[in-house]
Amino acid sequence: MSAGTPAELRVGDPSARVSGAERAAALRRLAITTLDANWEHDHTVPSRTLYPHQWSWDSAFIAVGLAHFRPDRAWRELRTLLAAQWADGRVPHIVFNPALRAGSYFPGPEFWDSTRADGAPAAATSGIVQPPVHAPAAWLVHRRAPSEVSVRALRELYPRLVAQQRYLTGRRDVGGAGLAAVVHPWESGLDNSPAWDAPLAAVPADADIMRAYRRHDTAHADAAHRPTDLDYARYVALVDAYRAGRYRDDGLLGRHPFLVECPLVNAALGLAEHALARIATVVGADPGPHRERAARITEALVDRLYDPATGTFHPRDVRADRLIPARTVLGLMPLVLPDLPARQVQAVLAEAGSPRFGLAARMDRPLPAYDRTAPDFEPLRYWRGPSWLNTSWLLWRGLLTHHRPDLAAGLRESMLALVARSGCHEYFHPDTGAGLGSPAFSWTAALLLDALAEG
Ligand code: 9WN
Repeated sequence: MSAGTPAELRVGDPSARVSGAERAAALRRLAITTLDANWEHDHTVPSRTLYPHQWSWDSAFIAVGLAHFRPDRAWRELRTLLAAQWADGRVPHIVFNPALRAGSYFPGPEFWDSTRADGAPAAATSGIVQPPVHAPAAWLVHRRAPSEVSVRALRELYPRLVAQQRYLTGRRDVGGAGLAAVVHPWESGLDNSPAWDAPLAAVPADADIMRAYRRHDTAHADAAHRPTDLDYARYVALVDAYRAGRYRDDGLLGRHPFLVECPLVNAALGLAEHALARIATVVGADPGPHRERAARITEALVDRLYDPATGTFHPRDVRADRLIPARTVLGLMPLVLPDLPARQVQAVLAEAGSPRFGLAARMDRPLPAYDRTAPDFEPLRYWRGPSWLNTSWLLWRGLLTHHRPDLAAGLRESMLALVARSGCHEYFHPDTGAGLGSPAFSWTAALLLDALAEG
């Protein structure tokens, strides 16, 4: 049994016989216990061991879960994160907790050296971003329990969420077509996805440079599940390059070795404009410009990242100006967009339902992060095969948006079954459902709560 799971859930014990209602109640208790244990004065850590600071997109998912039992904390979570926003509108992917000892995470604050960059906040942060799922999260938190408090929170967060969009569609529109480019695989949130292999291979790096650093992840997780030293050397080289330009974005095309338009980041960008249009109506702002921007982003996403030959979405390597052929779960993420054209909706459903991803009204295995039929599918290494609750949850929300309750129910059940079997793990074996990575992972708990509530 996993640590912290209520005895009556009998997680991992196939002989356990519990009713659906008992299982739901036990799962809810487990999720709340996990989130309570990871609460840290004004934010939630993704994991006490592996990720002890505040992470950007984790906080958005976490807020969605907190809304189900502690809406006050949900707003606090988002406020704390957005208080660390840079003057240019970027929301950093990590906000460091100054109370933690040096070396509690690599790369830490001294490596990012953010406070020397123009427009950085007083708090030490990283200099890169993550998918902008915060406006959709804020909307869901409000919708869960609208109140004077939630309207006040939306009013306060709205200008910051708008600035986040302006940053991504402005300074980060390196390709010039209205989409945001990421400068590092960490910005996609799916750090180690095979989607990044080709553009990353072009980043000069030597695995030996990792001798100069102490990796924190491999001290807390099985090295065979984590990126290799060569991957890390490239991650470090990319931060070095971006930091050397003080995290400025002008002229990136001429000088930065990794520039990619990611389907997940840009689907989140479009969804955020839809959410901002709704938020605008609550806070007395004009929703019109948000609707127009949302339409432009969806159009650009289809134009630039959809491949009619494969019938799915792919990241675009902006430097090489070509689509990256790997079929990953990133390709399914545009389904979150309510205005995705019918043709692409059908294509994504076909891709998701193919043996590559196995979406069905009754799923026999969880949704993997990568094409199961690919020769380099790795069931244990993170983002290269295992199943994650956040990408499943995004797809589940997309299925509800596009009126596929049958498939949404199948996916929801597979998410619940994973946690019932293994606890709130960071990710799961895509065949057996065994828990992998951190055992008490916040977004797993948070998104589970959300899925439970909609059953
Ligand atoms: C780097 C915190 C983060 C998630 C990412 C996930 C992992 C960090 C790491 O953990 O990334 O940001 O050290 O590997 O890939 O999606 O936000 O949970």
